[in-house]
Amino acid sequence: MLGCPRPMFRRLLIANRGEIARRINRVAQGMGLETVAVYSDADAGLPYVHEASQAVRIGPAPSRDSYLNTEAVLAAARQTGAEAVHPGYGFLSENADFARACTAVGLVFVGPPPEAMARMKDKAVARALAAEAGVPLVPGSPGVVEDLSAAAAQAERIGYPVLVKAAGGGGGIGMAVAHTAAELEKAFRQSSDRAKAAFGREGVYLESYFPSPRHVEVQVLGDRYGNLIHALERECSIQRRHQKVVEEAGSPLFLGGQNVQLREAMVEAALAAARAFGYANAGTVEFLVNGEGFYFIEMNARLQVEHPVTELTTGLDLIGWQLRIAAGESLTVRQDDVRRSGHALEFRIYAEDPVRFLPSPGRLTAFRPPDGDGVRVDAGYAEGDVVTPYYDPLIAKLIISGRDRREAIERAERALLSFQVDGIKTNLPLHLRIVRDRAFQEGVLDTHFLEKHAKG
Ligand code: MV4
Repeated sequence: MLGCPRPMFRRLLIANRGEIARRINRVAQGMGLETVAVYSDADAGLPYVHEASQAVRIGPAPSRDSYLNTEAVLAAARQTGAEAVHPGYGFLSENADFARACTAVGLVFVGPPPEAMARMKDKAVARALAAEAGVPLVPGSPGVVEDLSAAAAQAERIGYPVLVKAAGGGGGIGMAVAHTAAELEKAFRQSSDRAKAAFGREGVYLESYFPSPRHVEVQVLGDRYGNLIHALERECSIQRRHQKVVEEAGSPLFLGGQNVQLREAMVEAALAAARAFGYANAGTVEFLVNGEGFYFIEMNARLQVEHPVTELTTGLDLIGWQLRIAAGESLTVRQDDVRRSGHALEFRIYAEDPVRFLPSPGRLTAFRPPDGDGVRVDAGYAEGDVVTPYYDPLIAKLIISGRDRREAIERAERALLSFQVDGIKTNLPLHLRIVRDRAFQEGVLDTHFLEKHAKG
């Protein structure tokens, strides 16, 4: 019955791999739950597999045959008597059909209601709902544009440059810029074609293109009874080809009490958007900040890779709350309880060639993460493990906290210098250049930072 406190489930299946599976496992076991890991043939020897209470093989290495295989994941849950499924990020985490499939067999899906997931997945629908809720949007088309002539009319109204985006997209897939009317046809085609190839639907919409915005996002957390709070913002402007590289809490925009009104308006807008989507559980509302303005772009229905910087600066246990909320508990943290203390930075350590940015799989002949005050490493691998080419190249997250941003940066430099990884190439040298970069130290960031700074 709604509103009736239910006992926490006892056994949780973690439908993911690597560092996030390990992290969810640690939180769940800390709460007294039994855990079930699932693994593909490529991952049988990884730490998360032996740290879980039990583990089930779900298929061969390619994700479509293992981590994306709903039937295999549900079979593992049935076989082990799991009562709930945490999807982590990526893979099935934003798949409303998977969430429904879990519910249909009596499993608790640790995430938002499937209806909310569906509303957010279609970016044109999400824009319309956010607009209705009074959330500022990037100026753009009111919905999907049906054909090139409709796109041309909208582009004239919005003004060039425009960005053509795939309604089924997100994360930068299927985006194409048109600087002038002459470029619109190509951008429209490119975005429609990519949308169709990646999402099976060709719906696209238009936005005014901001050449160098900052990417600032707000963490929200809500229960099923309408209690909804935000846990302040993160800045994620430093990225390469839509892959985030460094994230932090809070945004340097707000250091030293600057731009207080902007932040207040942004967190309120995030709450309004989450309410409009009927959101529950942990989610993230993404904004672009351009000059004095902030603009909603999309909402993510999952725990984000970068959630630790929020946990370290607010003291909130986001995964713990995800589990309790999914079990039907109410959120007892009030908005006034959420305060930021100190500063946190996250560096994504990727198995990649730092010069050519190509994946660099191989055996970790040495893997010695740093430690010390304010240093936390969430790694998916241990020394001797093999990084395979099948999945995301993220091998670890170096998460640094300090009393202020300056202390966090100093600690980060030391930690990066002593992080020893041999056998594969990583982007550790890039991170070192970033923390030593003057613009980074001054907090002057935008989404094109790496094209201008921290060059080799
Ligand atoms: C934009 C934009 C500029 N103008 N929209 C990329 C990922 C997707 N979530 C939205 N993205 C962007 N949308 C308008 N109207 C620039 C980006 C963008 C970006 C956004 C966030 C983080 C990194 C980015 C890198 C390049 C472009």
